[in-house]
Amino acid sequence: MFTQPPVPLGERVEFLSDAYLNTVETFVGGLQGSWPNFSVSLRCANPPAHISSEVVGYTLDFRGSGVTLTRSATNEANLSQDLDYNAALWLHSIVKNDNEASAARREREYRRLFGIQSKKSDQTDMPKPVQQALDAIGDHMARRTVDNPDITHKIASFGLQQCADDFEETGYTVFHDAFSDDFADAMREEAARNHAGRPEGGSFRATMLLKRGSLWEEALLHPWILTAAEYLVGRGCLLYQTDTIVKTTGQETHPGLHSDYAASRITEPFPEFCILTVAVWAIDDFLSEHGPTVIKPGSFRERRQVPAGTTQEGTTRIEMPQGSIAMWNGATWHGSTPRTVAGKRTSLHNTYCRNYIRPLEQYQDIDPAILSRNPPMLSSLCALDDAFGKSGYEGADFERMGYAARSGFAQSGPLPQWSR
Ligand SMILES: O=C(O)CCC(=O)C(=O)O
Ligand SMILES: [Fe+2]
Repeated sequence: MFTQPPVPLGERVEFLSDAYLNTVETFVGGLQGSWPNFSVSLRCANPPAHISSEVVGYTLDFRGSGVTLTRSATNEANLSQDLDYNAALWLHSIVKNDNEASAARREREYRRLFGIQSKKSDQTDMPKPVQQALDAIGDHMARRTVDNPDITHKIASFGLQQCADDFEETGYTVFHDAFSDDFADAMREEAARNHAGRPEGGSFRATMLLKRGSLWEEALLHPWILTAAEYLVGRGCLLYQTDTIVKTTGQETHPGLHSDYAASRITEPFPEFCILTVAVWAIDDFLSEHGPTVIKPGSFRERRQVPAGTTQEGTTRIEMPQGSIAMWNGATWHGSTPRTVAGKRTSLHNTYCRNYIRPLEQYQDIDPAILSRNPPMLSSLCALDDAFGKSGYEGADFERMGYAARSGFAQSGPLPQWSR
């Protein structure tokens, strides 16, 4: 049996669409309370064209026992925020309920990524009942809000065009300054726990991370990486594997060269387009002496497994400091080099695939609490939102077929029709 997402698929909405604002309106209409007069306003620049050609936003007025929604932003509110649409979407995708520490870290990481200063006055001036109501509205909406389906728009607004060009040209890219030292420290610590007590000669990997704690959910939902994954392997892509590698001195984890399509899995000839991609997080430095990955630029065009006996000649070392993420088209030939200095190199490897590929790891029975503390993007990555493997005796899962079609999971060009 697969886990049912906490919110019916039909209730999912796109950020700041009419359907989104209708949902907020209905929710605030049902809120019970007594509020001091206070208003909050959000204005978002640069929405995708299918949402609006103008700046979008809304204002919530708390007054006495009622809350009203106005479908435009104002500078007159007690608290007003101006944000880029995609940045605001991610900040509004954070579920806080039962998830405080993780939510706080997500917020810090997203603000850092999008260069948004945290306003001290946000917290201090807000009357407590208003804050509580806003948190409730926030969680209600975060569990319902899908990602922006306009991939071109996301690439432009996140400044990722060079990365997309790299994928076309060499098959790999490096995202610099993609996560904080604090986040790296937390992951290193937790990875060490997962790797502890391995028998001598045991694997250098710890896998199935989504079943090992909420830290790994946070990493999986990285705005740049999900955008790049969607660029390479399509909307509605799946999590194929999530694992950490801890490499010690002298250890050679990947001798020679391989493609991540692997001789055991994806049949030759490989398709012209990418079907699987890996994002490798440098939780520690990946400099020359730390045993960095080596890659053969452009080798994805061979569209086959690495022939036996191929050496690392002609490869490039992916050297990157802690906080960077390397990502490649999985058909690209790569390998690694031994660490030559004392210490350990910890890395996180998140692999995403097209939604009709069978992932190595299985998350269809994931703990419902995990879905409940995340936006719908996580449910899609766990293969819960598509119709595969869910037919009954009277046909396919038509709710999921409809959802996938509406979400554009099978489309590459025109945008899906969410909000119309
Ligand atoms: O750890 C490395 O440097 C390479 C890992 C690798 O080949 C992979 O994650 O696919
Ligand atoms: Fe690999």
